[in-house]
Amino acid sequence: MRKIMLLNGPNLNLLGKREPEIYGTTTLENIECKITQLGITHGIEVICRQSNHEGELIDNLHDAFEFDGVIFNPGAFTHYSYAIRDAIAAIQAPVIEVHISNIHARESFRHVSVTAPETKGQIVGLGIKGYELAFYALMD
Ligand code: CA2
Repeated sequence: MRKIMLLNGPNLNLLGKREPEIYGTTTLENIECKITQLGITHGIEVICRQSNHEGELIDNLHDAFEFDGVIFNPGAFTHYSYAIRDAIAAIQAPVIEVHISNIHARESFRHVSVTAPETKGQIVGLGIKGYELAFYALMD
């Protein structure tokens, strides 16, 4: 069976609980459930992880050698973590970067992703639908 990792970074555990005007009302648990269900439908095992810590996210990316792909929202680390960028570059599994909000329509510090150049692709601003689209992209 194929296996993918759904990995979420800092503060995404607060989804649906704070700032609904930016991030909506869906919780991280809802997203994890949705992608796990898609996995069941399509015969793909989905392992869900979230961390607020840079090093833990890097450890999770290192585990990705066991996976066929990673759906990754690095949160604010997107904009400045060269360590996470290097971890993405070091693994074989394709990584799809997802952002719920349109980072290009927000503060200027969010316009840059230092991680995206090492990913297979990036989905931005489509809300939580972005996670589903990333799933289908990896499936293909
Ligand atoms: O749009 C995205 O998915 C982001 O990765 C979300 C990050 C942000 O730093 C990036 O620039 C864009 C922040 C996630 C914070 O999530 C919260 C959810 C609810 C309440 C507070 C924060």
